[in-house]
Amino acid sequence: MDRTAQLTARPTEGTLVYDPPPMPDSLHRRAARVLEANWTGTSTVPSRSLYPHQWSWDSAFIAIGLRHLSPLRAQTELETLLSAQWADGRIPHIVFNPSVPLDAYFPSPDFWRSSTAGRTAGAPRTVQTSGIVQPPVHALAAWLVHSADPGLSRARGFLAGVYPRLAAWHRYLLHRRDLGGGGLASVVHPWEQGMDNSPCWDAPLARVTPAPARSFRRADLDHGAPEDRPTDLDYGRYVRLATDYRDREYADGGGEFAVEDPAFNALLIASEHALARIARELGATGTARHARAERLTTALVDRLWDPKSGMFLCRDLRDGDHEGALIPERSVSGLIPLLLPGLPRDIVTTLLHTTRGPHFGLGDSTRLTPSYDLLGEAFDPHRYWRGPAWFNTNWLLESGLRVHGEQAAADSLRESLLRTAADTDFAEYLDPYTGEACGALGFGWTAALALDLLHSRPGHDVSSTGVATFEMRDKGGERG
Ligand code: 9WN
Repeated sequence: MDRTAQLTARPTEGTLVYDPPPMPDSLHRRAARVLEANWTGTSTVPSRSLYPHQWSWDSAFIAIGLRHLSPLRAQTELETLLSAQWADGRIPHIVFNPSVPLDAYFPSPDFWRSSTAGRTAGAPRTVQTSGIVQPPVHALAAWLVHSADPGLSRARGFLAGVYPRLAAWHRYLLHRRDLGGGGLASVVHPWEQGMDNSPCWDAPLARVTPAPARSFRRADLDHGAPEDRPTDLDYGRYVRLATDYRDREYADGGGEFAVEDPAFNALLIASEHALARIARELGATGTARHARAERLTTALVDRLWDPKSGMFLCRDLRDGDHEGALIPERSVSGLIPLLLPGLPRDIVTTLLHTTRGPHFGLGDSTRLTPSYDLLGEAFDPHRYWRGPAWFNTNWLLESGLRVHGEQAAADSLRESLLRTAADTDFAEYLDPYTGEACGALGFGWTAALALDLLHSRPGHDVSSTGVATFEMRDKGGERG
């Protein structure tokens, strides 16, 4: 880590103290300003306008960047999220800020009714949350946050405090969400996978009767460009699925939508490896967790690898017989397992080929990897998750490239990420061809992940991207 180029924190207060760096500081300073502006005192909002509460996977990515500014704030970010965990182990996708007006975001707390409809599943009483989840990046984030300042972490008992909650979270996913019976976790709503409007959901959503448009009022259209956002028809279906889940008191298993997704499960595997490292730091061996992560990797390949497409696909569990069927759409989600060191070599080679080929164009026709197939019928360079490039998925791919020894490609992706973060004022997402900024500006994870990349050294130092670090160590045989 470049000590001269950081904001440091007074550990007792979590306030940021600026220590002026001599170098390409302006991006660093600007990113730090975004995180400062989005900080609420206990967590960070993705965007003050569009997303004014705490989001689950956003917080994990934000903590990964925030650790370079204030390890204490980064720890607090994760602790705040985890304190809203339900007794059944789920980490809700939104933790609502009670001081934000109800109509600032839809669906609001009065839609989810966590404290009543979620009582059986063990929703917390003191805070309002949604009832669905998001991808499990949290154990990975916790490990990276700890590594930024192990002294502070040990002094505060950070890992000892979060470990049981993270373990319960993984248990929930591995037991209650193994809806296909093949060992992988399923998502029960497109919002759970994080790429809400992906064409992968078109077929499974087509079976869902939309909630009538007059039964709810969207808040997203007040802030985002309507032509870039999901359609009203899709929104009606999102609302129907969430309403039905709520009305089943958030019991798992009976919903109309159940999909096994490659990125969700790859992140679970990476987090399971991280949890093994946390266990070891706390004095256990971590061996069982590493072994579980390997079994999950095998299940991921068995159930979601599609040699014909040269990538992983989603499995729609409600299509056809009990095994379900692969969804024939290419999403960036299907490239993200690249971050796993335990993938068979031939699969890695094919995935690299696909990432650079005509469907995603990385290092060739696109600035950053698009969220969806450039050649797909549904491709739209501006519409939410149907083509634009996102920073979090590209950050994950950058780590994946390093894990598999593709340093030059990773360096060039890192450069593009930093350049586009600067040029777009930390946009939520961008046109993959032109780099035009889309969605909210001053977006939390864009600033955080740019900071994380700024703290890495291209070509030789993989320590700041972190995913690569511990996975590389695994490769070296340092198993717990
Ligand atoms: C629904 C907050 C979230 C991200 C998701 C992104 C978007 C919400 C929405 O914003 O989802 O959760 O209203 O569209 O798709 O990945 O976590 O930034």
